[in-house]
Amino acid sequence: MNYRFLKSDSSRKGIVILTISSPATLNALNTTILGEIDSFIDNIDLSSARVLIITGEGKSFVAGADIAQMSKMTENEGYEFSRYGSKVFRKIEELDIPVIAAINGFALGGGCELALACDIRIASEKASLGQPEVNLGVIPGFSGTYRLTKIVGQSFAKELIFTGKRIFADDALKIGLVNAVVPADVLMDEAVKMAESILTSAPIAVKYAKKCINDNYVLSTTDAISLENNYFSKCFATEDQKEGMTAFLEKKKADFKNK
Ligand code: CO8
Repeated sequence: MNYRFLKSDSSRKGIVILTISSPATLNALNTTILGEIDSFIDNIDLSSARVLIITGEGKSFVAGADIAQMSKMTENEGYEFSRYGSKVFRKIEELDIPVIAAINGFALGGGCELALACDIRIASEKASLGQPEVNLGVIPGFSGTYRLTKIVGQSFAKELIFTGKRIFADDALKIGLVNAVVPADVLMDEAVKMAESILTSAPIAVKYAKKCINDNYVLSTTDAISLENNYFSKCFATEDQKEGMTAFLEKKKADFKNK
Protein backbone atom coordinates (compact mmCIF):
# COMPACT_ATOMS: atom_id res chain seq x y z
CA MET A 1 0.00 0.00 0.00
CA ASN A 2 1.11 3.55 -0.62
CA TYR A 3 1.10 6.10 2.16
CA ARG A 4 1.67 9.83 2.02
CA PHE A 5 3.41 10.15 5.37
CA LEU A 6 4.96 6.72 5.86
CA LYS A 7 7.89 4.98 4.25
CA SER A 8 8.63 1.32 4.73
CA ASP A 9 11.53 -0.97 4.05
CA SER A 10 11.23 -4.74 4.10
CA SER A 11 14.50 -5.47 2.34
CA ARG A 12 15.99 -7.29 5.35
CA LYS A 13 14.49 -10.73 5.89
CA GLY A 14 12.04 -10.75 8.77
CA ILE A 15 12.41 -7.04 9.54
CA VAL A 16 10.04 -4.23 8.60
CA ILE A 17 11.22 -0.65 9.10
CA LEU A 18 8.49 1.98 9.28
CA THR A 19 9.59 5.61 8.96
CA ILE A 20 7.14 8.35 9.86
CA SER A 21 7.80 11.06 7.35
CA SER A 22 6.36 14.51 7.76
CA PRO A 23 9.58 16.38 8.49
CA ALA A 24 8.17 19.90 7.94
CA THR A 25 6.25 19.50 11.21
CA LEU A 26 8.79 17.21 12.85
CA ASN A 27 6.53 14.19 12.17
CA ALA A 28 3.79 15.54 14.44
CA LEU A 29 0.83 13.18 14.47
CA ASN A 30 -2.43 14.41 13.00
CA THR A 31 -5.48 12.25 12.30
CA THR A 32 -4.29 11.45 8.78
CA ILE A 33 -0.88 10.19 9.92
CA LEU A 34 -2.44 8.22 12.76
CA GLY A 35 -4.83 6.70 10.22
CA GLU A 36 -1.93 5.71 8.00
CA ILE A 37 -0.09 4.10 10.94
CA ASP A 38 -3.31 2.29 11.87
CA SER A 39 -3.66 0.90 8.34
CA PHE A 40 0.05 0.07 8.11
CA ILE A 41 -0.09 -2.01 11.28
CA ASP A 42 -3.21 -3.81 10.04
CA ASN A 43 -1.47 -4.70 6.80
CA ILE A 44 1.84 -6.02 8.10
CA ASP A 45 2.33 -9.49 6.68
CA LEU A 46 2.91 -11.47 9.84
CA SER A 47 3.78 -14.57 7.85
CA SER A 48 7.10 -12.94 6.93
CA ALA A 49 7.59 -10.01 9.32
CA ARG A 50 9.14 -10.97 12.65
CA VAL A 51 10.22 -7.58 14.03
CA LEU A 52 8.94 -4.07 13.34
CA ILE A 53 11.22 -1.05 13.79
CA ILE A 54 9.62 2.40 13.97
CA THR A 55 11.62 5.57 13.41
CA GLY A 56 11.12 9.13 12.19
CA GLU A 57 12.51 11.04 9.25
CA GLY A 58 14.89 13.94 9.83
CA LYS A 59 15.73 15.37 13.23
CA SER A 60 12.59 14.14 14.95
CA PHE A 61 11.12 10.79 15.91
CA VAL A 62 7.71 12.35 16.51
CA ALA A 63 7.40 15.81 18.11
CA GLY A 64 3.96 15.05 19.50
CA ALA A 65 0.39 15.22 18.40
CA ASP A 66 -0.29 17.99 15.90
CA ILE A 67 -0.74 21.13 17.99
CA ALA A 68 -2.28 23.06 15.08
CA GLN A 69 -4.98 20.41 14.71
CA MET A 70 -5.55 20.11 18.47
CA SER A 71 -5.77 23.88 18.97
CA LYS A 72 -9.19 23.90 17.29
CA MET A 73 -10.67 20.86 18.99
CA THR A 74 -13.77 20.81 21.13
CA GLU A 75 -13.98 18.64 24.23
CA ASN A 76 -15.65 15.87 22.24
CA GLU A 77 -13.14 16.07 19.43
CA GLY A 78 -10.33 15.96 21.99
CA TYR A 79 -11.89 12.81 23.41
CA GLU A 80 -12.16 11.16 20.00
CA PHE A 81 -8.57 12.12 19.08
CA SER A 82 -7.26 10.78 22.38
CA ARG A 83 -9.26 7.58 21.95
CA TYR A 84 -8.14 7.05 18.37
CA GLY A 85 -4.44 7.64 19.12
CA SER A 86 -4.67 5.31 22.09
CA LYS A 87 -6.34 2.65 19.94
CA VAL A 88 -3.59 2.82 17.32
CA PHE A 89 -0.84 2.68 19.95
CA ARG A 90 -2.54 -0.25 21.67
CA LYS A 91 -2.52 -2.05 18.34
CA ILE A 92 1.24 -1.54 18.20
CA GLU A 93 1.62 -2.76 21.76
CA GLU A 94 -0.47 -5.85 21.03
CA LEU A 95 1.14 -6.67 17.69
CA ASP A 96 2.17 -10.33 17.59
CA ILE A 97 5.79 -9.40 16.81
CA PRO A 98 8.24 -7.27 18.82
CA VAL A 99 8.34 -3.57 17.97
CA ILE A 100 11.52 -1.53 18.42
CA ALA A 101 11.43 2.28 18.53
CA ALA A 102 14.60 3.69 16.97
CA ILE A 103 14.39 7.17 18.50
CA ASN A 104 16.37 9.40 16.19
CA GLY A 105 15.45 12.80 17.66
CA PHE A 106 12.53 14.52 19.41
CA ALA A 107 10.15 12.05 21.06
CA LEU A 108 7.78 14.46 22.74
CA GLY A 109 4.19 14.17 23.91
CA GLY A 110 2.46 11.75 21.55
CA GLY A 111 5.91 10.88 20.17
CA CYS A 112 7.13 9.73 23.56
CA GLU A 113 3.83 7.87 23.94
CA LEU A 114 4.40 6.14 20.60
CA ALA A 115 7.84 5.04 21.79
CA LEU A 116 6.30 3.82 25.06
CA ALA A 117 3.87 1.62 23.12
CA CYS A 118 6.84 -0.12 21.49
CA ASP A 119 8.48 -3.07 23.23
CA ILE A 120 12.06 -1.81 23.15
CA ARG A 121 13.42 1.73 22.79
CA ILE A 122 16.86 2.48 21.36
CA ALA A 123 17.77 6.16 21.35
CA SER A 124 20.31 8.11 19.37
CA GLU A 125 22.51 10.23 21.61
CA LYS A 126 20.82 13.19 19.88
CA ALA A 127 17.36 12.10 21.03
CA SER A 128 15.31 13.93 23.61
CA LEU A 129 12.15 12.72 25.25
CA GLY A 130 9.41 14.23 27.33
CA GLN A 131 5.73 14.75 27.99
CA PRO A 132 5.35 18.54 27.58
CA GLU A 133 1.55 18.48 27.40
CA VAL A 134 1.02 20.45 30.63
CA ASN A 135 2.82 23.37 28.98
CA LEU A 136 0.02 23.37 26.41
CA GLY A 137 -2.75 23.09 28.98
CA VAL A 138 -3.43 19.41 28.41
CA ILE A 139 -2.22 16.06 29.70
CA PRO A 140 -0.75 13.09 27.84
CA GLY A 141 -3.66 11.69 25.82
CA PHE A 142 -2.28 8.72 23.94
CA SER A 143 -2.00 6.54 27.07
CA GLY A 144 1.16 8.20 28.36
CA THR A 145 0.03 8.56 31.96
CA TYR A 146 -0.48 4.81 31.97
CA ARG A 147 2.54 3.51 30.09
CA LEU A 148 5.12 6.00 31.32
CA THR A 149 4.19 5.08 34.89
CA LYS A 150 4.47 1.39 34.11
CA ILE A 151 7.86 1.84 32.50
CA VAL A 152 9.65 4.33 34.75
CA GLY A 153 7.53 4.19 37.91
CA GLN A 154 5.33 6.84 39.50
CA SER A 155 8.10 9.13 40.75
CA PHE A 156 9.76 9.76 37.41
CA ALA A 157 6.46 9.67 35.51
CA LYS A 158 5.06 12.39 37.76
CA GLU A 159 8.24 14.44 37.52
CA LEU A 160 8.26 14.27 33.71
CA ILE A 161 4.53 14.85 33.30
CA PHE A 162 4.12 17.60 35.95
CA THR A 163 7.14 19.60 34.77
CA GLY A 164 6.79 18.86 31.06
CA LYS A 165 10.56 18.95 30.88
CA ARG A 166 12.54 17.45 28.05
CA ILE A 167 15.30 15.02 28.96
CA PHE A 168 18.16 13.84 26.81
CA ALA A 169 18.89 10.25 25.91
CA ASP A 170 21.48 9.61 28.64
CA ASP A 171 19.06 10.70 31.37
CA ALA A 172 16.29 8.66 29.74
CA LEU A 173 18.58 5.63 29.97
CA LYS A 174 19.20 6.25 33.69
CA ILE A 175 15.48 6.00 34.48
CA GLY A 176 14.85 3.02 32.19
CA LEU A 177 12.85 5.03 29.68
CA VAL A 178 15.10 3.74 26.89
CA ASN A 179 17.01 0.47 26.65
CA ALA A 180 20.15 1.85 25.07
CA VAL A 181 21.76 5.03 23.76
CA VAL A 182 23.90 4.81 20.65
CA PRO A 183 25.69 7.26 18.34
CA ALA A 184 23.29 8.86 15.87
CA ASP A 185 25.01 7.46 12.80
CA VAL A 186 24.61 3.84 13.93
CA LEU A 187 21.11 4.08 15.37
CA MET A 188 19.44 2.05 12.63
CA ASP A 189 22.31 -0.45 12.52
CA GLU A 190 21.91 -1.01 16.25
CA ALA A 191 18.13 -1.35 15.97
CA VAL A 192 18.59 -3.87 13.15
CA LYS A 193 21.19 -5.73 15.23
CA MET A 194 18.68 -5.96 18.08
CA ALA A 195 16.02 -7.15 15.62
CA GLU A 196 18.39 -9.76 14.20
CA SER A 197 19.12 -11.08 17.64
CA ILE A 198 15.36 -11.49 18.17
CA LEU A 199 15.15 -13.25 14.80
CA THR A 200 17.32 -16.08 16.14
CA SER A 201 14.66 -16.84 18.79
CA ALA A 202 11.65 -19.09 18.32
CA PRO A 203 8.95 -16.74 16.96
CA ILE A 204 5.96 -18.31 18.69
CA ALA A 205 7.84 -18.33 22.01
CA VAL A 206 8.63 -14.61 21.56
CA LYS A 207 4.97 -13.91 20.76
CA TYR A 208 3.77 -15.77 23.85
CA ALA A 209 6.37 -14.09 26.06
CA LYS A 210 5.23 -10.67 24.79
CA LYS A 211 1.61 -11.52 25.60
CA CYS A 212 2.52 -12.61 29.13
CA ILE A 213 4.65 -9.53 29.81
CA ASN A 214 2.00 -7.16 28.42
CA ASP A 215 -0.89 -8.75 30.25
CA ASN A 216 0.81 -9.08 33.62
CA TYR A 217 0.28 -5.34 34.10
CA VAL A 218 -3.44 -5.78 34.47
CA LEU A 219 -3.58 -9.13 36.22
CA SER A 220 -3.22 -10.17 39.81
CA THR A 221 0.02 -11.98 40.65
CA THR A 222 -1.85 -15.28 40.71
CA ASP A 223 -3.48 -14.69 37.32
CA ALA A 224 -0.23 -13.45 35.77
CA ILE A 225 1.59 -16.58 36.91
CA SER A 226 -1.26 -18.74 35.68
CA LEU A 227 -1.16 -16.96 32.29
CA GLU A 228 2.55 -17.73 32.05
CA ASN A 229 1.91 -21.37 32.98
CA ASN A 230 -0.64 -21.58 30.14
CA TYR A 231 1.54 -19.97 27.50
CA PHE A 232 4.54 -22.01 28.66
CA SER A 233 2.55 -25.20 28.13
CA LYS A 234 1.29 -23.98 24.74
CA CYS A 235 4.92 -23.79 23.58
CA PHE A 236 5.07 -27.59 23.88
CA ALA A 237 2.44 -27.83 21.15
CA THR A 238 4.84 -26.14 18.69
CA GLU A 239 7.37 -27.74 16.36
CA ASP A 240 9.82 -25.00 17.32
CA GLN A 241 9.95 -26.20 20.94
CA LYS A 242 10.96 -29.66 19.73
CA GLU A 243 13.46 -28.15 17.30
CA GLY A 244 14.96 -25.81 19.91
CA MET A 245 15.47 -28.45 22.57
CA THR A 246 16.63 -31.17 20.18
CA ALA A 247 19.10 -28.76 18.56
CA PHE A 248 20.50 -27.86 21.98
CA LEU A 249 20.94 -31.50 22.96
CA GLU A 250 22.54 -32.31 19.61
CA LYS A 251 24.78 -29.23 19.90
CA LYS A 252 23.36 -27.74 16.69
CA LYS A 253 21.89 -24.35 15.83
CA ALA A 254 18.08 -24.44 15.94
CA ASP A 255 16.24 -23.88 12.67
CA PHE A 256 12.95 -22.37 13.79
CA LYS A 257 10.00 -22.56 11.40
CA ASN A 258 7.46 -20.39 13.22
CA LYS A 259 5.28 -23.47 13.64
N1 CO8 B 1 2.53 19.93 16.28
C1 CO8 B 1 2.48 20.71 15.19
N2 CO8 B 1 3.56 21.30 14.63
C2 CO8 B 1 4.74 21.07 15.22
C3 CO8 B 1 4.86 20.28 16.37
C4 CO8 B 1 3.68 19.67 16.89
N3 CO8 B 1 3.70 18.86 17.97
N4 CO8 B 1 6.16 20.25 16.74
C5 CO8 B 1 6.81 20.99 15.83
N5 CO8 B 1 5.96 21.49 14.92
C6 CO8 B 1 6.28 22.37 13.79
C7 CO8 B 1 6.60 23.77 14.23
O1 CO8 B 1 5.42 24.50 14.44
C8 CO8 B 1 7.41 24.25 13.06
O2 CO8 B 1 6.54 24.62 12.03
P1 CO8 B 1 6.84 25.95 11.14
O3 CO8 B 1 8.15 25.67 10.47
O4 CO8 B 1 5.70 26.02 10.22
O5 CO8 B 1 6.96 27.07 12.12
C9 CO8 B 1 8.17 23.02 12.62
O6 CO8 B 1 7.47 21.90 13.16
C10 CO8 B 1 9.58 22.97 13.12
O7 CO8 B 1 9.54 23.15 14.53
P2 CO8 B 1 10.46 24.22 15.29
O8 CO8 B 1 10.79 25.37 14.38
O9 CO8 B 1 9.79 24.52 16.57
O10 CO8 B 1 11.78 23.34 15.49
P3 CO8 B 1 12.85 23.50 16.64
O11 CO8 B 1 13.98 22.60 16.27
O12 CO8 B 1 13.16 24.94 16.92
O13 CO8 B 1 12.13 22.94 17.98
C11 CO8 B 1 10.84 21.33 19.21
C12 CO8 B 1 11.80 21.58 18.03
C13 CO8 B 1 11.54 21.57 20.52
C14 CO8 B 1 10.42 19.84 19.10
C15 CO8 B 1 9.59 22.25 19.08
O14 CO8 B 1 9.11 22.17 17.75
C16 CO8 B 1 8.49 21.91 20.01
O15 CO8 B 1 8.54 22.21 21.19
N6 CO8 B 1 7.43 21.23 19.48
C17 CO8 B 1 6.27 20.89 20.25
C18 CO8 B 1 6.54 19.72 21.14
C19 CO8 B 1 5.33 19.41 21.98
O16 CO8 B 1 4.88 20.21 22.79
N7 CO8 B 1 4.78 18.19 21.79
C20 CO8 B 1 3.64 17.74 22.52
C21 CO8 B 1 2.39 18.06 21.81
S1 CO8 B 1 0.95 17.65 22.76
C22 CO8 B 1 0.78 16.01 22.54
O17 CO8 B 1 1.56 15.36 21.91
C23 CO8 B 1 -0.40 15.40 23.18
C24 CO8 B 1 -0.54 13.94 22.86
C25 CO8 B 1 -1.85 13.43 23.28
C26 CO8 B 1 -2.96 13.95 22.43
C27 CO8 B 1 -4.27 13.80 23.08
C28 CO8 B 1 -5.40 14.15 22.17
C29 CO8 B 1 -6.44 15.04 22.74
